[in-house]
Amino acid sequence: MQIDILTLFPSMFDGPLTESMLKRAQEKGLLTVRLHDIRDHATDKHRTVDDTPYGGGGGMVMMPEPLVAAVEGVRGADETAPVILLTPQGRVFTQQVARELAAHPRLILVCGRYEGVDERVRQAVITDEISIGDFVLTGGELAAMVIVDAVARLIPGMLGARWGAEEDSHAMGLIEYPHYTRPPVFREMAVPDVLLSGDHGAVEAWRRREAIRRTWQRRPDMLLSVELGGAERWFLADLAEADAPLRG
Ligand code: 4GY
Repeated sequence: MQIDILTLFPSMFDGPLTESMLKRAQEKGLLTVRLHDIRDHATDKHRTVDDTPYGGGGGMVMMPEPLVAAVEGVRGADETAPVILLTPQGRVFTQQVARELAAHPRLILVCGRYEGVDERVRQAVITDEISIGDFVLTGGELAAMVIVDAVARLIPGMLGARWGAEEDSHAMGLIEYPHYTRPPVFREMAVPDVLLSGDHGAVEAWRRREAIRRTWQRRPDMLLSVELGGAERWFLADLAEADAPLRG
C-alpha cells in the first residue's frame, strides 16, 4: 500500500514513521509513505500558501492554487486513489473506516492548517473527508498519522499470525478483554485461574464474556450492533439484571 501525504510540515511525520510497526512495514515493502511539502507548489518568491479570508474575520485560509497543484502533481494520471482531507467536518474515523481504507492500494491524505482550506479545493480534488473525533487540532498532520497507523496494521502480513484483523476486538464490535502476564500474583492481585488452566476453550469463553462485560460497563452503545450467541445473551441479561433497580 502506498500513502501520499500532503503537508506544510513533513518533518512532523519523522517520529511515528521511523519506529516499531510502521518502520517494519516500510522495511518489509508492505507500506510506502511519501511526504510532499505543499509549499513546494507555491509560485511566488516568498512561497506563500495562505491568504486572508474574503468577508473578513481573523486568521488565514489555505490558498487553492498550491494545494490543488500539489494534489494533481502527486496523483499523476491515477485518478482512482481517494484524496482525503483530514478535518473535524469529515465522517468520523472508526475501525470500519480503517478497514475500508486498507482495501485501497493507494491513499492521498491532505493536511490542512490555519483556519481551513479554500472551499474550491474540496470541489476540485477532495473525494472524501475524515475526522478522527469531535475536537479541533492545529492541523491535519496528527490526524493523518492516526489514519496511517490504524490502516497500516490491517495490511495483510503486518501483525503476528495470532492477530488477524477479524479477531480484533473492535472488529468484533466489542472492547478488549483484560490482559495478564507474569507474575501470577502482583501486590496480592491474582491472575484469574482460568487463564492458567491450559483449557483453551474455557479461556476463549472467559475472554469473550469479559469483553461483553466491559462493553456493557463502558460502551453500551456498541452492544446494539454486535452479534451474540445464546449463552452470551443470557450473560448480558444477567449483567443488566444486576444493575437494574429492585422490582416487585
Ligand atoms: N479532528 N480530525 C482534525 C482536525 C485540524 C484547520 C483543517 C480532526 O481530523 N482532522 O482537527 N484538523 C484542522 C485545522 C484546517 C484541519
